Amino acid sequence: MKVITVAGPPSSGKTSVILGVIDALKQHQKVGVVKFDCLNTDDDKLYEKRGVPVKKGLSGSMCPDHFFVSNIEECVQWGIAQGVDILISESAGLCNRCSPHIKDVKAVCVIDNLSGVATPKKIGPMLKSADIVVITKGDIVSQAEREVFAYRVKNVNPNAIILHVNGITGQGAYELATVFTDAPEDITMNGKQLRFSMPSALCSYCLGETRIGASYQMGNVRKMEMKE
Ligand SMILES: Nc1nc2c(ncn2[C@@H]2O[C@H](COP(=O)(O)OP(=O)(O)OP(=O)(O)O)[C@@H](O)[C@H]2O)c(=O)[nH]1
Ligand SMILES: [Zn+2]
Ligand SMILES: [Zn+2]
Repeated sequence: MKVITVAGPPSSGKTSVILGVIDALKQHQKVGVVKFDCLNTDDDKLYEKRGVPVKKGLSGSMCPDHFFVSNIEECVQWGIAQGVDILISESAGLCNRCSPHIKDVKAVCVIDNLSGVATPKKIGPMLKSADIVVITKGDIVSQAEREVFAYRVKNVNPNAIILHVNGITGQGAYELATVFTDAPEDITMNGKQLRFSMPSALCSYCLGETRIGASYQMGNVRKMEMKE
């Protein structure tokens, strides 16, 4: 089974792009999806409607990428049991410090042209460490805006393949599908490594503290430099 990690900011077009890839692969490959989100998602229903085996993981109070890495091996075993050829994990990139991308596992970041030219710089390892960056929503910006946005992406991740995909029409999804079919075969994630370490602050607020004040701030607390 091939495993692909797809991550990107909320509403960037991840599900639309994955559905486009599934349509392009339908005749030849059975695809399964694991959707990781924080509080809520209805993406699982969209995949189910297409007859795609889907598993949903909601991380609740935890960073969704920490939740992802604690659960991905079980998801891979689920995918194998489902008999899928390609297992895609779709992660909502809610935490720009973290990233689900794994060494030797094909990594995709989906971002959209509408998110603003400063966004590529803010996204962090989810974009920086991706093999393929998919840029969506090119249909609602000008050619000049598309070029500037792609240039900014290239500045942040010069090694990535940049693909333009229209999440609504599916234009460009076939090319992405061929990248997916070229991914290496895997039977386990055990022993693999994340591309980026995930900083977890573990301060009193991580553990549920809600009160404000120095005496409540314990553990890994970092203060801003306030001197001029
Ligand atoms: N115009 C345009 N709209 C798009 C494109 N791709 C996606 N959309 C729209 O953008 C919205 C969000 O798309 P989704 O595919 O749900 O995005 P997502 O990243 O999966 O969202 P979450 O999983 O909720 O974070 C939907 O209304 C899509 O129809 C595109 O290329 N062009
Ligand atoms: Zn989605
Ligand atoms: Zn995080």
